[in-house]
Amino acid sequence: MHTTHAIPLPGHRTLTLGPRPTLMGILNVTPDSFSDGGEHARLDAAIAHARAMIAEGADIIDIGGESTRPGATPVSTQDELDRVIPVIEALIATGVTTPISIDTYKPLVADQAIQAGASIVNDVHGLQGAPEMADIAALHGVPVIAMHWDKARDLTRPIADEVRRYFEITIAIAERAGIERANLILDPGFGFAKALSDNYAMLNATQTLAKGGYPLLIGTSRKSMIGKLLGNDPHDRLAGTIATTVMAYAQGAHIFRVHDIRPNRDALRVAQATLYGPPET
Ligand code: YH5
Repeated sequence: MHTTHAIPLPGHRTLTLGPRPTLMGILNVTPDSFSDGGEHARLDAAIAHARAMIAEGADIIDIGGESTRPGATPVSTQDELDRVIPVIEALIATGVTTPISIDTYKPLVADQAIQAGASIVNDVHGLQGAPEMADIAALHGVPVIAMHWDKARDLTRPIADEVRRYFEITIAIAERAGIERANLILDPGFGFAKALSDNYAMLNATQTLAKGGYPLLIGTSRKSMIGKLLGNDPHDRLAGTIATTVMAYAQGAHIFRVHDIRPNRDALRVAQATLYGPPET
């Protein structure tokens, strides 16, 4: 069911994907995401949140300036840099070795983030936005998470077909830019220009979305596909989130981008034991 992938990271490190689920912790760095105690308090809160997620078992920390959310007000490049770069620098300076991904579609932000110590690019434009994005990733030799987000897609075609076709283009762009095969991770992009029925059709089709044998990342945590179904607020969506991560895991997904590390990790370990048997001793 789960293919094994050894993804090289800068500094002679490796991100190993396989039967063992990989948890990515979401670190939002936005003016309103932490109490209004000024610049320094905000940085401290971000560092503390990252450390808490690492203590709970996060394998990757995904840092975002929130310009990527569907419907979010676009953030200027400078504002995004001012938000994310100090956090990356502080994490590295305080000895964090957990790989850091940068959630941005802006090549300059990706470039600066990698230079500050991030080792994975998380592009919600699937390498199909700014052409420089693929070049930056190739230049630094870092892995890319390429997410499906097609605001102009053919609404008459089944969503899974659309996502697979979009991935073919992403793969071609990555190849042409010189991104190594082993450095590409695909993501169907839950909640990004998708109807509720699209999100669930995609989740149910997870097994068929791993185009070309690339590993898949799933980002469903607390999203409205759960809230619309259950009629609840983001903070009450953990049980629903876990249903989605386990369903995706059972169909071969490798990486789970979540807010709540420990409960998702616990559930996914039980799912792993179910599919592969409990780990020895
Ligand atoms: C993703 O799926 N999503 S930002 C609305 C919510 C909750 C969460 C309350 N970046 C993804 O997390 N990167 C985002 O409702 C992402 N995959 C990848 N690769 C949106 C988000 C969110 C939005």
